[in-house]
This record gives sequence, C-alpha cells and structure tokens, in this order.
Amino acid sequence: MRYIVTSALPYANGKLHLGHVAGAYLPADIFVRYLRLKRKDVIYICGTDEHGTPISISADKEGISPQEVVKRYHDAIKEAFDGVGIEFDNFSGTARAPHHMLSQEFFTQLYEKENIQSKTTLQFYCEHDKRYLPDRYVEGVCPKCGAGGARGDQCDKCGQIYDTTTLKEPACKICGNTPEIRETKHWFIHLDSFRDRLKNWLSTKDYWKENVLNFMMGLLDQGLIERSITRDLSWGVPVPLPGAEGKVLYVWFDAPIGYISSTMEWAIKQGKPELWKDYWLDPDTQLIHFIGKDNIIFHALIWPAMLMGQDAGYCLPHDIPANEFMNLEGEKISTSKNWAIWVDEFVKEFDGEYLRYYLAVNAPEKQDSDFSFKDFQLRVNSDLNNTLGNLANRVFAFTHKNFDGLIQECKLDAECSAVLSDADALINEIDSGYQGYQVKKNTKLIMDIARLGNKFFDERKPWSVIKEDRAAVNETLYVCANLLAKLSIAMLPILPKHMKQLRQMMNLPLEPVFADAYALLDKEIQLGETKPLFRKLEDEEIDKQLAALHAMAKQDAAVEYAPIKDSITYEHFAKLDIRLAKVLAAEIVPKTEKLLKLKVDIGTETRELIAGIAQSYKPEDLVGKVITMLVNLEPRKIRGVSSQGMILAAHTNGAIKVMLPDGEGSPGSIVQ
Ligand code: B3M
Ligand code: ZN
Repeated sequence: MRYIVTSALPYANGKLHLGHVAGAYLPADIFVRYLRLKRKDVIYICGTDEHGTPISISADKEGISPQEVVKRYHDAIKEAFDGVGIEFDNFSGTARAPHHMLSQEFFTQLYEKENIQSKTTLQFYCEHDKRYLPDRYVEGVCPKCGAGGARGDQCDKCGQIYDTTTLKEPACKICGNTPEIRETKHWFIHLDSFRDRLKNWLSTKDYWKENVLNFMMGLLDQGLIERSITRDLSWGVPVPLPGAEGKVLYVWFDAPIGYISSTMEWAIKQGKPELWKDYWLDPDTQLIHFIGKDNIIFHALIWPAMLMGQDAGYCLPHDIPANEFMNLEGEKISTSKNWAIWVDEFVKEFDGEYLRYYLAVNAPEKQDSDFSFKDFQLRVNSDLNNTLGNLANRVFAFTHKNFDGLIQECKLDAECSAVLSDADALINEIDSGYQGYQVKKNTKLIMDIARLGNKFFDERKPWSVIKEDRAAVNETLYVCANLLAKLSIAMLPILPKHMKQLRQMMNLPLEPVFADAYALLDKEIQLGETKPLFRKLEDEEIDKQLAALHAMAKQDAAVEYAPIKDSITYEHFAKLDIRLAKVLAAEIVPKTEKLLKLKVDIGTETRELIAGIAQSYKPEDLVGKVITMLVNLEPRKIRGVSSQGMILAAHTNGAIKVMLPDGEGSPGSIVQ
C-alpha cells in the first residue's frame, strides 16, 4: 500500500509564520518520517499556491508582476521549511504550465458531464481601470454594522458575509473611484449532484477527527449549494471555454489539483513520468491531507467532488487531519498587525528543532494552543536539556570516565528487565500515537522514557557502586544506553537531526527501522566523541525576543484615526482654562484598577481629582511631576470623591500618556 501525504499549499503571498508550521506542516512531516521508519512507500507533496486575488493585489501595489511576487515568496517559504527540517519529496507551484493544463482538464471534464454550469451575476466594474473588481478589490461600508474598510463580500469587523452589491459606498481599491455594477458570466459547480456519492464516502470516515466530521455532517445537512469557481481576473488558470476571455479559475478550484501536478513533477524528476499514476490512480492509496481548520470545506467536500467528477479512478482522501490554530502570547496571530513569529527569523536565533519540539509539545490538535516565549524556554530547558539531554550526558560522561567509553552487552537482573519492558510499553503507545497523528501525546511519552532512565540511574547510584561492583555499573549503563537507543528512534520523527547526532555518538546505525526500538542492543557499545545535545536558553535572549515581538507589532499596528471633529471658533477654545499642576500625592482608588486619586497644586490652590490612568502609571511615577490640567471643568463626583478638573493625556500606542510641559514648569502657568 502506498501513501500520499500532503500539506496545504501555502499562498505565495507572504512569509511563513510558526502558526502555519504548527498546523499543516510539522504534523505532516512527523507523520511522514514515522512512515519512513516503518519502511512504508510514502511521498510527501506540497508546493506554493500561486493564484488568487491577494497575489494580484500585492503585485499591483508594488508595481511588479504577479510572477515576481510568487517567485519571491516561493523561495522564501521553501527556505523557511528547510530551516525547520520540513522535507517534501516535491515542492512545486501552481503557476507552472503542467498545473494549468491539468486544472483545465479537470474543469473541462466536469463541464462536459454538466457538473459545471454558467450563470449571469452582478459584479462591480471599475470604468477607470477597465476591469471587473473581485471582492477583495472593493472596499466600502459594511451594510450590517456600518464599519468602514469592509471588503466586497465580507466585513472583518462584524464577520458578516453579504452580497457584493449591497456594500455601501463602494470604492475601487486600485484607483479609489466608485465602481459601477455590471453583469458578468461565471461558472458554478453543482455540488448537489455529488450529494449521494459524498454521503456514502463520508459514511466510511468514522475514524476522522471529530472536528472535521462534525463540520462536514453539518454542511451536508444544510444541503449543498452551487459554488462559483471562476473569477474576473487576469492572473490564474484561464477558463478553457470559448467566450471566457478575462476569466480564470477560482484559486480554490485549481489549488488542490496542485497535489497531483506536484506529484507529476516529482515523477518526472525521478525519471519515471508515469510513476505518479501508481499513487494517484490506485484506490488503495492512502491519500492524507494535513490542513488547518479553515480549509476543511475545500478538502472534505469540494475537492472529493472534483475527483469523483473526473471518473478517472483517482483515489479519494483517506484522512484529513485538520488542526486548530496556534495563538501567540495569548493573542490571535495576525500578519496584518505583524503579530507573528516569522520562521526564517526565528531559526536565525534558535535551532529549528527547538521550534519543532515546542510546536509538537504544544500541537493545536484538539483545540487552539498558544506559543509563548517563556514557555518555549521552559520546555527547551526542562525537557530537552534537563531530561533528555541530561540522561545522555550523564551516561556518556560516566562511561567515558570509568570505562573508556565502552559499555558491554550483559545479562540483566529483574529490575533492569522491568525498566526496559516499561520502556517497550511506552514505545507501543508511541507507535499508535503516531498512527493517530497524536504528536503532542507522543512528546510526553518519549520524555517519559527519558524520565524512566534518569530515575533508574539515580536509584542505581553508579557513582558509589563503582567502587565495589563495576559489573553492576556496566549493567546500569547498558540499560540506560538501551533506553537512549529506543528513545532515539521514537523521537526521530520529531527531532531528526538531534536524534541522528545521538545515534552517531553511540555508534548506532543511522537508518533504523521502528521495530529496532524494541530490540536490545546486541553488541558492546563503543561511544564516539560525545557532546551535549542541546543548549539552554537564557533569560536575556528570551526577553530580547519578546521585546522585539512587541516592538514590531507596535510599529506596524494599523492606527485607526477618529474623524476630525467639527471646527470651533477661538472663543470656544478660550473658554477652556488649562494650567500646569504639580502632583502632590497619588493613590489607587480602592477596589478599582484604572482610577488614580490625585492631589495637585494649581498655584492658587490644591485640588483633588480622579484620573483613569492607573493602568499606565503607578502612583509613585506621578508624585512630583508637573502635568497639564483643565481646571474649569465642572466638578463631578466619582467614587465618592469630588473630582475637580481633568488632567490631559493622550491615548497612544495602546497606553495613556500624561501631557507634560517641555522642561521645567511651575504650577498655575496658563496653557494655551
Ligand atoms: N492556499 C492556504 C490557506 O488557506 C491555501 C491552501 C490551499 S491547499 C489546496 O492558508
Ligand atoms: Zn479603479
């Protein structure tokens, strides 16, 4: 039996961040490495998704061709994958000619079988740019919540999806003019004609992850509607029909076909152009798509229908392990707010396998998870260094010091055999964990093997036994070496580079099979040169990263400006009596978090007032400072205190900053 494992094709429109890696790539790479340990026939296929409106928008904005945008990000993404050891058998791109041809064949086949039909719809058209405007090319005011900056078909503020033509105050994103509404022809795939086949096929998928199954069942119950699969754009796969000039296939129609065209490219590189058929045209092939949860509908509904509609004997997805999302420091990753960790930058600071480990321990398998720098540091230090690394270090150091690096194979007493069979029980669990994509659970089980080893080493006290019983110490070391050997196989899919190093230091074969994890080392073990496997992460480097993350996000945060208020006369302004005031005392208003009670000197008198600035200032930060204050504001009772005035402050960069005079200032001075 063969396996095709795929990861969602990343858009060639931005760099790779760690949320991508955690969701669709690392879990797949680990699974593939596991299958290879089992000597399964597997190919791991991916490539960049090079079509879609955002790519042509980026190109328009930068005044370059979409090809240039695509090339830039294709290369950057590939490099980032290399940095974290994600190894595809082929990494293609959907702008390549063979992919275009195959996508057109897919379309034509469905069209000829009448699974695709055309319809006339309404669409924005920009007279100035002489083009139809796909949804993302139009911006306006949301018809539901009234927020500005709403996209043609969806408002990011309230999440509402609406008919493009109901958008208020539409503006063309290219030139800013108001577009008109025109008729345009598009093609739709009739999913309903696949309903029974889809239902039957889905009914055999009771082993799928719950999140995917529930989602699909809900969709099928709602009834399948037709879906538009073409767009008015120049960048994409041209619709292969007469009279369809200026129309391309919707990016989500052609993208999954990329899994096949990338496999074809792979076969050609292997010198066997027909080889892709052995995989794709065998109904027994296990086709497994790793994706993020936002891609479920395309992979579990539309794509299978497209494959069925070909009537060409394509295998259908066997499983679609969709992962949830990974957040960053408690907040949603957002590329537009620059709240993201870019993989290429991360691997310049830290070993890419530290990231693999952390994303594995913290895999967003059943629910969203969170990346936090402090937790990353903790995991690397306590798991990789103090647990796994520690076992290797102490065994190696002890063996070098007392036995010239040589551990003899030996008979085992009951205690030792028990430890090794405990480890084998863990290996069993790890084996089935990998089969069920349970990477997170597996990292814990593997660490349990290391913990077992450390505990055993401690209990056997080789440092004191060495004086009277060298054979017993050899036995201890032999058991530990076996544990390390088991662990090096169990952990290989997650930390391939480090586990290879570990095996190298122990002079073990570098291409083990999974079953070797159960076998006892049957020869003496002559250690090679050994060195610590991992390094500890210091507070300073972690703090530095954290600070950089916040700084980048602030710098790029999209500032929302309130509209400028109606004009006033000077007389209006002159009514405001603003003076400098010196803070004499400050304290938090009890039972509040935001309020400070201030006592200030305004030259002529002292006043008390309440200011909502406690989240940006501690009381002691303010005492002694000269600030600006509106002194003729009507007094107000706040929390039982009569607040006599208002201090002036700016809301800026997410904090409140009190306005201070430039240099020395004396209380009572007029501000105007
Ligand atoms: N390009 C990636 C995304 O939605 C999308 C996946 C295509 S897989 C065929 O992030
Ligand atoms: Zn325009």
